[in-house]
Amino acid sequence: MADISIRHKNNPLLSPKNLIPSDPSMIIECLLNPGVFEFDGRIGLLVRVAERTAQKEGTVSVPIYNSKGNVEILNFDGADPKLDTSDARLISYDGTVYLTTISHLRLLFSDDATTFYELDEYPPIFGEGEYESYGIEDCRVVKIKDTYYLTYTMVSPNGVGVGLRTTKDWKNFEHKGMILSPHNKDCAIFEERINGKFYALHRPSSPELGGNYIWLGESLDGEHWGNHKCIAKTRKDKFDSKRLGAGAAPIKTEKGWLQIYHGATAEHRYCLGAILLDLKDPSIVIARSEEPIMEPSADYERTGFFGEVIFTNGHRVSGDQIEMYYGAADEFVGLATFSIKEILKTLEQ
Ligand code: MAN
Repeated sequence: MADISIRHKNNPLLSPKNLIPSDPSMIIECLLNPGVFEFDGRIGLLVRVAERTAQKEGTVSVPIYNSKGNVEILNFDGADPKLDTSDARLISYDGTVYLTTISHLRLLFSDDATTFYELDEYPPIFGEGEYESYGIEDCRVVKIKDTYYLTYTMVSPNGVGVGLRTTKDWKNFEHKGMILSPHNKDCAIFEERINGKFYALHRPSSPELGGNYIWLGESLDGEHWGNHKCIAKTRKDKFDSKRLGAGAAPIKTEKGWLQIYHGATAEHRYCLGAILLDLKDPSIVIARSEEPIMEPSADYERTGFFGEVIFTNGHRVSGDQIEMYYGAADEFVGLATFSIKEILKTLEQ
């Protein structure tokens, strides 16, 4: 097996029962896909909390935010032939798709990297407005100078796009709106500028011609993006045969920018791989994993809300070590460590 990660012995570190729902009428189904940062001497996780409403016998209920930002419940007759509930993540009714859960982001802090607590002065972050009416998901956090950039998935009936909010203190946020229009997600901004420009990896989808590929964009101000280039595509019969998307910000190494990304098959099995990008021109791909560097194998990765999934969008780096937090089976949060040298070694082969 090619898996070179070391899973923490206390995994999963977080599961839905660890937090209190945002409202008594809601149930937390999943805690997943945290962004990671350091603030005020603590480790911070911006974890995605996916909630649904209690289900009544014979009825399928899904939550949405209405135009005032309050949760509204839509009820469907479970026996209606127009209803399709075959995917745990969504339902389709008469051709219209709804998510079974609605996600917000919760700030958790830690002093030891493995036990987490909430602080009253840092409230949850919710979707707002018509482009976030189905919630916000999978936030990457990057600190550039004294500002944290939060790039996350905005979900609404208008489509799935990338939103940006910035903050310096985690209490006041500037809303920059949708920076990459639908269909786009998995946006990770590089932690430093290259030749004076910001760079970001992102994942537009072009279903008829093209696919779910990783692209690189550049920007002068970190808000307006252009000169997009496709840098990594799906590969037939490999772990990333159906779709791939960036994880957290690329890590600067002597050999190049190291990016840990997720790759999935048509059967929705999500593994992690690595890509090495040129330090001076990150549109040049130096190497890419032939085999996953981590794949679902633990029980909490293989079974859960949506099994066979490992998905990451947050890590901390210290020396040679990457402490990577990840969503397991779309329900739990785990911690795994990697040696940068070892990942680079797999890319030389
Ligand atoms: C998508 C993402 C993630 C999720 C995976 C697996 O790629 O939106 O939120 O973890 O699917 O279900």
